[in-house]
Amino acid sequence: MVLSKDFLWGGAVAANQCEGAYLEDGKGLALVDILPSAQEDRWGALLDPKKAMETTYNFYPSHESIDFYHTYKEDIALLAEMGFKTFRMSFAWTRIFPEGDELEPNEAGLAFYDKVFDELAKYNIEPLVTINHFDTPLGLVTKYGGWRNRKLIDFYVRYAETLLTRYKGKVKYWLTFNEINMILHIPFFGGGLIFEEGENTEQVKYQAAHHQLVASALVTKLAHEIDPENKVGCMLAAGIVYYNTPNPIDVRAAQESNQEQYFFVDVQSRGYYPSYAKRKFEEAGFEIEFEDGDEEILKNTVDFISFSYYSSRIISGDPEVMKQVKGGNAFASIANPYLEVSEWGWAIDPIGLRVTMNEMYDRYQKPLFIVENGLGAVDELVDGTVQDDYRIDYMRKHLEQMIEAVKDGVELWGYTSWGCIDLVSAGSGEMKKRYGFIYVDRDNFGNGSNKRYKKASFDWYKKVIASNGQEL
Ligand code: P53
Repeated sequence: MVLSKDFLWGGAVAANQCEGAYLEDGKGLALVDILPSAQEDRWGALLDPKKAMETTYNFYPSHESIDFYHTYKEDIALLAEMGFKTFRMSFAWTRIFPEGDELEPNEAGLAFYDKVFDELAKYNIEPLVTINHFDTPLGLVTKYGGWRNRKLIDFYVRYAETLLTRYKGKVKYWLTFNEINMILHIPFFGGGLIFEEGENTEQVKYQAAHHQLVASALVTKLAHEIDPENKVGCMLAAGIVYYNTPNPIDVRAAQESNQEQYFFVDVQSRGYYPSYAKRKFEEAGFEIEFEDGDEEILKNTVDFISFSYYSSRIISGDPEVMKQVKGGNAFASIANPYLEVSEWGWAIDPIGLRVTMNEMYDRYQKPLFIVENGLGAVDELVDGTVQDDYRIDYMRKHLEQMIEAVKDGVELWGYTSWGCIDLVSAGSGEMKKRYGFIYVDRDNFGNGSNKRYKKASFDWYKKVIASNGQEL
């Protein structure tokens, strides 16, 4: 058997995309709660959050989502039926600290996650938790300017310490920030950043990233102190960047683009800033402000490296060629003529997963964990099920390549597919972009019965898990 018998098979969700109950039991508003759905230009709102703050929209997908807050028992039972070994979920920061800057946590919020962990424990499902998944409290954005402000470190550490203490013994696998590199691409999502006219956005983004890196290292240290059994991981939106042609200017552009992503893991895994980053900041004419002690703090490195993988990308060193690149996605890319794309234009590249895994393992020599992968597609519910062969095909090909990487020698702890139960899309705010093995009857406008239905992929994944990846 290629995969170890303890391999952690499962699926992943995020609080703001599935829980709903956005003001229940004392929860405060998170930055995602002011973002509209696709129909009302979510993407525009993400890129221009000032406008989003001032606009009243008709519909906010995170407010009700799929109501996991109330359906968690039924949903976890379905995941258990598939044989899940692990469930990746995130805490809604604003359930615990509604504004973000309170001194005491909200007990009702903490109690909810106790109930979820107890439910998971019934089925021997190991929780894998993300402390912050795109849902910084809105209070911290409006009062402090989000992660550009160093004070956020203290608020985050207080929040994380509350979780680490409360769930000691119940949770062992922790991720500090979801897709930490997303702060460069969607700064509002990643860091609650809103820019002022004329300011150096690169500088603000990297300074905010520094605050997150320091916060992540502090929490890594704390997690190990509170319970030496804890395993802490970083989380990267990964996906190798290919060069467009063998022209060395393209090769160099791809290298730089890959370094831009790896920068975060370089710090979190090695414990210091890489030299290429120092040069980059210097040439861009700014410095990252370090406080005394930051260098020491950063030496608290992670135990494993987790990442999402949906796609590879292509870049060119020729500005003329780059002009053809279409936007509308966090990761713009030149089209790859060898690959098919999803209905949302994301290139489907299973071999790219093997390449990415080898690259990352070579670079860090630490265990990897694939915590997101999957196909967002339009599903049609017919006779109480969805014949989602396209999803099975996508996943089978990716799992084959994942296993090849393990054969190459990559140490891999687990695989959690994204959106194992249908939920609201982060980027587009749609329900229509579905990833799950379980169909949820709810549409882009929040209409529908909210009932759950098993798709064809449900039985398929159950077999995959039961055979530990031998039957794909
Ligand atoms: P959606 C962009 C590019 C890569 C990953 O994305 C991304 C994003 C943000 O859209 O986010 C991760 O829902 C993220 C999840 C998200 C998932 O990818 O836009 O961690 O929250 O749902 C898929 O299709």
